[in-house]
Amino acid sequence: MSRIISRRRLIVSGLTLAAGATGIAGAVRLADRYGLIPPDHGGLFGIGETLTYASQRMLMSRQRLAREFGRSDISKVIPVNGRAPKKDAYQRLLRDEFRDWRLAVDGLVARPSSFSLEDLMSYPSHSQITHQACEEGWSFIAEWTGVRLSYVLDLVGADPRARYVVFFPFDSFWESIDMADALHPQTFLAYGMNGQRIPTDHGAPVRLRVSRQLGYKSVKYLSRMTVTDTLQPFGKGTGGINAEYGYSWWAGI
Ligand SMILES: Nc1nc2c(c(=O)[nH]1)N[C@H]1C(S)=C(S)[C@@H](COP(=O)(O)O)O[C@H]1N2
Ligand SMILES: [Mo]
Repeated sequence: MSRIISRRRLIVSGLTLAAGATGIAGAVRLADRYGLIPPDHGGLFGIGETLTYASQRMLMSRQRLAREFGRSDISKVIPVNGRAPKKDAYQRLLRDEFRDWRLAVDGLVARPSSFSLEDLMSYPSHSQITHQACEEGWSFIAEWTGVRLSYVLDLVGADPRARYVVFFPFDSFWESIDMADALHPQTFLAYGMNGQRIPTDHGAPVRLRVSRQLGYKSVKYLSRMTVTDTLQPFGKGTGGINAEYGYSWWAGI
């Protein structure tokens, strides 16, 4: 038996034991110690959210890949959800083709930095043809090109013990993902879509692509990201604007 499996077995049996001996509270304390409690655990569906997230994180490989497609599968019709921000700050950057745009990276990092579009495009590029599904019931397949988030986190010296990365765009949207998804090889900062620069309404100049979660985790129009150990200080502490509206923080597919 591999060490990973036996450790998982240990946690699972530990959780079951704790639930039996000390009730849910004991199990919850143990789960939190292993980073298995999602930030929206306090909501209406709290216990369900915790069980879904915890079992996913324990039983599935953290590197499990989202399915990739061929060029002939690329969708002809590509819907938009959340049009480009009207805000002056964004519109001004758009007019100049994002020459002065920067992505700020701060929080639990050794070297807080900011990256221009040119910087990001100069790093090793990653392309993938994947499916993006909206919680509203529609989806599409597109080819995305960008730089892996893990590469940028490495450049800034993100603290390997940090738990989350939070993403802030130019509109009022915001979201976060855990370190397992942030370091996943299919999680990246995309600047290209179907062989061209990302069309404005699809998130120009740079959007996040979290290929193993629903569309709302893939934050468009990025402006800043921050590495953190706790989501408590952000909004209502549930890890994203969507969780504030009752959607699941962890939206794995
Ligand atoms: N900044 C920002 N990012 C966002 C949104 C938004 O409104 N603003 N909408 C989200 C939702 S709900 C979905 S389904 C996808 C849609 O991506 P698309 O417009 O490229 O299809 O973007 C996500 N990222
Ligand atoms: Mo969505």
